[in-house]
Amino acid sequence: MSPLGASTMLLLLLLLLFGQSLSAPRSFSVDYQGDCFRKDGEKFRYISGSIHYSRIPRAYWKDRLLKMYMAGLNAIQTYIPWNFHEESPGRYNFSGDRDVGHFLQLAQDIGLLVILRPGPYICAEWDMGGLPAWLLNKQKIVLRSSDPDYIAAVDKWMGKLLPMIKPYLYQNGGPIITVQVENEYGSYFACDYNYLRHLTKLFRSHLGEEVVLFTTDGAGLNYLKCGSIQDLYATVDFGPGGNVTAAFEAQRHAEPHGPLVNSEYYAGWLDNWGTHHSVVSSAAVAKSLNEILAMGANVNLYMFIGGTNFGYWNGANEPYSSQPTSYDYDAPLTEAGDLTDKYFAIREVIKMYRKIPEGPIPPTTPKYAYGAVGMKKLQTISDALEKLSFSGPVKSMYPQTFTELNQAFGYVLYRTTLPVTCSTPTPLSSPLNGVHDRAYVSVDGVAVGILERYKAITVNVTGKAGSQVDILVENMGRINYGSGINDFKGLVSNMTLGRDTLTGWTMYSLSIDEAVSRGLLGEKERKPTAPPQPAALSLPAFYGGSFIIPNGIPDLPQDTYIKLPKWRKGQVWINGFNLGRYWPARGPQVTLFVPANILSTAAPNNVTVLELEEAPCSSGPCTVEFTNTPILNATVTSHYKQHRRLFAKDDLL
Ligand code: 6GJ
Repeated sequence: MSPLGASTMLLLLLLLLFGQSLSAPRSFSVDYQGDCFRKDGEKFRYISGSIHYSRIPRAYWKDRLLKMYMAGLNAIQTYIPWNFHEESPGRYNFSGDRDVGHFLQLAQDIGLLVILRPGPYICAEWDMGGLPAWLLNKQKIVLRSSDPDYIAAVDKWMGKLLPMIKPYLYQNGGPIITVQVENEYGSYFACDYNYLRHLTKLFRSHLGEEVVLFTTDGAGLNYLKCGSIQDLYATVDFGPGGNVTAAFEAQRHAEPHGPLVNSEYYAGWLDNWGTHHSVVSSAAVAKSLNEILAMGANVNLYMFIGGTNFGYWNGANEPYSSQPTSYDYDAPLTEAGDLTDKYFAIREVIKMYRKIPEGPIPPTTPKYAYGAVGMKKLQTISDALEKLSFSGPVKSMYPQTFTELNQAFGYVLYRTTLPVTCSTPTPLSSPLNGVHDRAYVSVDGVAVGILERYKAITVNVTGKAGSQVDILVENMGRINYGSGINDFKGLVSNMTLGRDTLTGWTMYSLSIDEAVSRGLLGEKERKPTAPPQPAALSLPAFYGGSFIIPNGIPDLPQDTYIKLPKWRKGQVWINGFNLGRYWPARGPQVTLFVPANILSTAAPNNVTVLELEEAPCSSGPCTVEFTNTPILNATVTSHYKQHRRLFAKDDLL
């Protein structure tokens, strides 16, 4: 036999050296005959878990992904929130905690494939389901439809995003095996097939013909009817405790052949302020997971780690009820990435179906109790107006929305005067339930009450003609599911005093985050006044404090939780980082997760609190506390006046 030619030898050598990469091209596809996925020609089933990079500090992405890998997952699923990356038209941010490319590369490096869900709408208990609020600049826009203004914005966004994603597709050497189009579109009223067709062409134009595009809908024909079209592989979602066979029979109506896929197997559930913390039993999760895997189905556990709605990113459900800062979701990994019994229960089930990695699981990170930190009152919002309102006051006959004031998140101060003297309590109302979402009312610098969407539309006021009325309106998060997602914020309809409509408004957009990070809220020199009396309500005000974490102590700083005993409701920043909302007066969340990466041993750690209702400082210790134990399931209470029936007749007097 003649000796192998040099070129053959070289090819063999290269094959030996590079193996797979020089042989058949990488591929991932749907095998309709075999009712399965195929990866590089081999039958493949994914066991995946949801992790949202937008809810976890970049410093912890690798830790969480490693824990997911060690649980026996071979894939992860993540959303791309459009509003997280394009906060104003054409201004993109893919750096730091928003560096989705780095997140995808980490997943691949760890050995995890990726199921990507780039929307454009994602739901996810995320503000406006991930859609940017500036879409509402066109007031009548029909979101998630063929509305030309919406489509133009989607085309531009996907024209930016999808070319960045393409290199990460599995067939191009990356980890992404499938890409979802839209999100549970079958649950949305529009049922606009032209919109889905447009998205399919758009995704294909940027990602090519090979990638598996899919949809996800509730496991019911009524959902699947409007949820998918030709060229999009229809998958379903359902939680534990149901009839797994029936759920997949629903999928079979849309996809008679191909792999069975549950894209959202709910391993926990979401919370809303004022409801008890959701808990889903590990046994129930493990049982149905076993049934799903025994059927050879593909599954994604939603959420495997929930993480945190830092800043203002939480969404809301209807009738209006916003979600808390913690997105713990009672997931197998806690908000702080801690291992739970549920994690190990799931790992035991997976172990029955695939070999899971050997070796140590990254341990739960230690939490440090830094203790109490003294706080001092800095300034009220009203005192700090000039520092907070970078764009200055806007005057108009009737109140304008956040959108009209070009503000997406946070707070706007609405100011007017009493047109007449109110010597007896007179109803100041939002008869059309137009306070979106919560408002703190004061007259001549005295807090008089709270208005809240769907809960309290009237506050009684007294005062002289010309008295100043301040209404600080808080955006508590945009509805992320259903027809109410075009959720305008601020005073979205007129206010009345008695029977009369209030006119003549001055509005202040507040750039609080900017002011806090620039340290503008120093303590205001204050005229000596009588010692503050404990009041039922105080003016919304900033408080500041700081604490030192000694350097030289190994592995400090560590994660911690901040607790605000006897504070009521507000926002908290640490070293200028907006940690999120606190509302222990409502619950169920009482502590906020503080990731170590925002803390410092090289300088004092500055704590800034905006308390909207009443701080404990006039009647007790003015402190916040750093503890090593989370409290997410406190009893749900509401201290202030019992909520009135909405639209009670005398509200409209
Ligand atoms: C999913 O639909 C959604 O795709 N889902 C939920 N839907 C129920 C709607 C509540 C009224 S709850 C948790 C998940 C995520 O929102 C997911 O993004």
